[in-house]
Amino acid sequence: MSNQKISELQAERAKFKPILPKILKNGPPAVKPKLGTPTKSVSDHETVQKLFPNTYGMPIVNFIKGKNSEISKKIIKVGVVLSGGQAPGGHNVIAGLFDGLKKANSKNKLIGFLGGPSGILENKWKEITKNLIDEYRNTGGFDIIQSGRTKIETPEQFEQTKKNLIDNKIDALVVIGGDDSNTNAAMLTEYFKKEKVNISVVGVPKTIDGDLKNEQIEASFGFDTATKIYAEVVGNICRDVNSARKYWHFIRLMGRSASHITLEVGLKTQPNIVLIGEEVLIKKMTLSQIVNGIVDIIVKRSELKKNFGVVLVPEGLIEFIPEMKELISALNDVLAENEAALNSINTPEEKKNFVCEKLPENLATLMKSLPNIISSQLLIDRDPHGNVQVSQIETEKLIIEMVKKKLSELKKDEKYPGKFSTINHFFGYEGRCGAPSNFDANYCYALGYNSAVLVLNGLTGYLSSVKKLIKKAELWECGGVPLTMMMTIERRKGKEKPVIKKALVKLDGKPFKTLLENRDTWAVAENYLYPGPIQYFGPSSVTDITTITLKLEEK
Ligand code: FBP
Repeated sequence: MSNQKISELQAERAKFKPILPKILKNGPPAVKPKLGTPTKSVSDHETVQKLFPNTYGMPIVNFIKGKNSEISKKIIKVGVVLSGGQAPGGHNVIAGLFDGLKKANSKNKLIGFLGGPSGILENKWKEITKNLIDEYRNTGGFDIIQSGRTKIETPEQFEQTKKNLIDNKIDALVVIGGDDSNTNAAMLTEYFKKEKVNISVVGVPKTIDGDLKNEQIEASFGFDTATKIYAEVVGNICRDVNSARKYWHFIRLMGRSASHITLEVGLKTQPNIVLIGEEVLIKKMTLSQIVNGIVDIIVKRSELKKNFGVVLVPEGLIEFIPEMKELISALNDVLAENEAALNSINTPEEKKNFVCEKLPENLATLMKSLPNIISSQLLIDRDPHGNVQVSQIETEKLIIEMVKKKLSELKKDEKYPGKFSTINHFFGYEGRCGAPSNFDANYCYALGYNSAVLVLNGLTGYLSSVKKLIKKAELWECGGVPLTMMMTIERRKGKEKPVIKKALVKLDGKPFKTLLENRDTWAVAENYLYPGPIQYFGPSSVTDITTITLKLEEK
């Protein structure tokens, strides 16, 4: 990066000084943890407790002003790793961690493992120095040390991790990741405790998906910036649609499982149709019921001579449709059990036939009824954590095809007077490395600094937690939440596994209720809102706004 020119905006943005919460302002030595009562996992208490005998039940930690803690003066060496999908603000987490460690003792060291958890296994790292981190402050991306999705799961991998961390004289490892990466962090903590290895593990809640949240974690970082970027483009498309008045745009938005991104972007832009996966799940809606709902609105608008509109489709929708959910879960098992056989098959058709033979009859019929492009996308390898790679399944195209078919039937029966021209989009990767908004720049810096405090106090198995996020950054509250407190048991790669519970959109929550109250109006009118691009300079009313989701949830 040092030989590269930087943009004018980057040069100005580099001067931004993140605001630290008051409790951290004088540096890590000025805080000590206040310990609370024992905690429980979100569900499957006994099973989770058995799997985490050494770390289960630790209390929540809230920082209060206190005397300088002993440990903060010791020279320590910390490793940091970026894990999973990129999210705006990752560099500021590392900057906060670096500054917190250096403030405690200028001799403290920070190294970054390269390319995600595989960097730990392969012992690839670089030192984070002041010069290096200064180049990346307030920038998007994870390119300072890159990221990856390797899951540390086999006994050999745990052993290798231990060896490499001990060889590097690491006192603590900070894992910046989403639910799966922090599940990994929880497993590592437990392993180190069992092995009596004195290395702390601390997590930082990252994911644009916004689904790593609970009562203690109000938001994962990156959600604010990513949704602002998508909302800008969706708003522009709404304006284009309202100007040309000839296309229906179907826009799929990232978010592997939960529909938080789609809901937030929907609230920010007020398009005609906003699909929410969690609603589909609760109402047990079939694919054709979803399609019929969209068709009703298209017909209604065409009767008003409005053959245009905007539909938001959450990336994870496909997994929420009960029949598809059942199919995907059966496919996960078939793929896990027949890996070698499937690898030796070359054509997508043969693969489909092979898989259909292994599926129960009803699911095989469903699989065969899907367009080839979708069925082969459903067979793409699962990620290392066993998740279907929904970013590669073009659900919006499947919906468009089904809507087209239904509309042509209606046309034949003279029940649809309109014209249906479509354009499809997928926005995901465009938002993951954007320059962090003021909110994310501050939040990430605080999360990183806070993780330094947890480490300096010798705490392990905690997720860095910064709360009261709708208040000004100075007033944010800091602490740590035990990773085991967020765990549940789920079926992955054909086996029951402990995982951090994903927070889905709550149908009785304010954000969804707000959509519900407005969507019938938005369906037929053009109540589009145009949020415009993220503002880094200017009046605080535009530079410092957080998400509608956060505001509504904290009301
Ligand atoms: P994380 O959960 O790791 O933060 O990643 C989220 C995400 O951006 C999803 O929204 C998306 O489905 C997925 O990553 C895409 O993964 P990949 O980068 O491996 O294509």
